[in-house]
Amino acid sequence: MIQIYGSPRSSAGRCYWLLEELGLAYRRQPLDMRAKEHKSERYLRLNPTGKVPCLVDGELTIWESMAINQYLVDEYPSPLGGATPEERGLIAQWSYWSILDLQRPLIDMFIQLVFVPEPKRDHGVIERARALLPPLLEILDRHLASREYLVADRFTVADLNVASVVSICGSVGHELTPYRAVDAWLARCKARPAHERYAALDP
Ligand SMILES: N[C@@H](CCC(=O)N[C@@H](CS)C(=O)NCC(=O)O)C(=O)O
Repeated sequence: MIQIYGSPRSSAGRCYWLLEELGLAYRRQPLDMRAKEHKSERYLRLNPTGKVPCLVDGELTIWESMAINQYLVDEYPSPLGGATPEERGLIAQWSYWSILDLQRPLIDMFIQLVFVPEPKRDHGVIERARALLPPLLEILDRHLASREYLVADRFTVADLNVASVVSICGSVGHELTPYRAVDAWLARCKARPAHERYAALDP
């Protein structure tokens, strides 16, 4: 059975969401991050970066959340994967863009606002990161203004991956209502039963 390391409230979240979408059986492997188990020799043998998520499926051990999701849609075919090289290319395009361009400022803000206590908070980091968001969200908004989903007129792993990143806006208080197409699309993605099952998982 598939085993997954990492809390559903971490970067592993998008992998849990996809596992639920695909209806796959999986077992959560406990990892006490407060006790630094993710830096233990045992875990570093699975994932040398000492981060989560990490997924084990039979002989395969794989880390990096977007790579895990790519593996899952390749190994367990469903309408969520790309049906043609063109679709697969566009799924990769949006997924890479979201994690490389959009997630970075959001994580910088998240770390400051959630992990750094107010007196030590670096407001310069927060404001610089916040200033990067509008042009990125506008790219997404323009694309979604004329379609319901990012690629191929159906919900794919591209929507799931990008929605998992855009969702961080809610945790850092970055309002999405000015981006009407993004806001409506995110609500559509989050209304999926698999997202509801994932969101209900214990942290
Ligand atoms: N690019 C990685 C990021 C993984 C990542 O940063 N995970 C965080 C939790 S959200 C982590 O394990 N942090 C622990 C650490 O850096 O020591 C992915 O998407 O899988």
